[in-house]
Amino acid sequence: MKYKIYSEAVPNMPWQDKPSDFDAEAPIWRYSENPIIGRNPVKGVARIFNSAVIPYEGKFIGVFRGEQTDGIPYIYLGRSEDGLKWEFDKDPIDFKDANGNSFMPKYAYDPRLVPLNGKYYLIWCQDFYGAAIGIAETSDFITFTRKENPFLPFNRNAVLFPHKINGTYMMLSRPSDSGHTPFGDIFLSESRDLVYWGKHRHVMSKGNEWWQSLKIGGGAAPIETDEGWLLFYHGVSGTCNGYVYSIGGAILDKDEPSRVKYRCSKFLLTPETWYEERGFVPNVCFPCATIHDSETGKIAVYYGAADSYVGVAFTTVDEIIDFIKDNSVLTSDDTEIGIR
Ligand code: BMA
Repeated sequence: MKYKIYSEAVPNMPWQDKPSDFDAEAPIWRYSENPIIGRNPVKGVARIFNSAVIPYEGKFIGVFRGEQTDGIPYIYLGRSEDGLKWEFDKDPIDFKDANGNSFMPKYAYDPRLVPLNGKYYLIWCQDFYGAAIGIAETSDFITFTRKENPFLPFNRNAVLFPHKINGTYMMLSRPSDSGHTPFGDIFLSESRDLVYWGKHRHVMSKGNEWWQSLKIGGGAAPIETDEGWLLFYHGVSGTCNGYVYSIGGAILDKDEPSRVKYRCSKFLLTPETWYEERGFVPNVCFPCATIHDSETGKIAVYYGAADSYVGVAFTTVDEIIDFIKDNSVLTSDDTEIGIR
């Protein structure tokens, strides 16, 4: 391997080799059995999409956005032997407050899941008198304890880094409005205790390229590599027929992740297949997680498709970093430390 991933080995990670007739420009290929989760996956849940998974005890576990048949999204726990076939709990996760009392958000969507300090953190979007970020921790995937909401409304797409950097926890987020937000850049915030967040920095702006010209938002938890933090994010274009969500790639500085080192001017994945182009919200590829193996450099990207399904796409650390570097275009907003 040319580049190194700093994380655990996942020898049983989901994988499929690049098809011999693969001809897209970006080196990332869809799983041939996509979508991996179809309609009505759980009684009372019409669709599962925009969801996050991790390796867990030799298998896989995940937090899934379940769009209930009453129209309210909640987070459902799912388990899998192979990372591709999933079984879900029949009820949403029952969040508690610090005293063990039930503390359910009014709604919860687009969860991310990050192992950190021997615990697991769920971060999602919820109502806090408007769209804002919720966060909870668990040690065992049985009890889920919510922590103080990290940011004021309005905010979405929060992504926690998997370890402290220079002694502080770091979280990406995307300040927004409470609707379908026709703007948005990625910011970075620091915390010493996962309760008080501050020292905010701008990371990267929406791009000049059409596919990310309206807004961008963090996607999967950043992967630590020897080139920096590899970030799969979403970029949105506003067309005459609505928004189009593509997957983009960037590499953030290892010690100062508000500085972007490389940012791919080309999308990595854009809606092209039926399950990405057609669904509840057409033309959406929305990445929320990766599974990656430090031994082989294999990466599986999990993404929501058309707000209706979950898809998986594969790449390798060598191919994707080289592609991002070879096609990198940076603006001064990207490279500066991000304070004004
Ligand atoms: C965003 C979020 C995502 C969704 C996307 C496309 O604003 O609500 O959950 O996938 O819109 O509808």
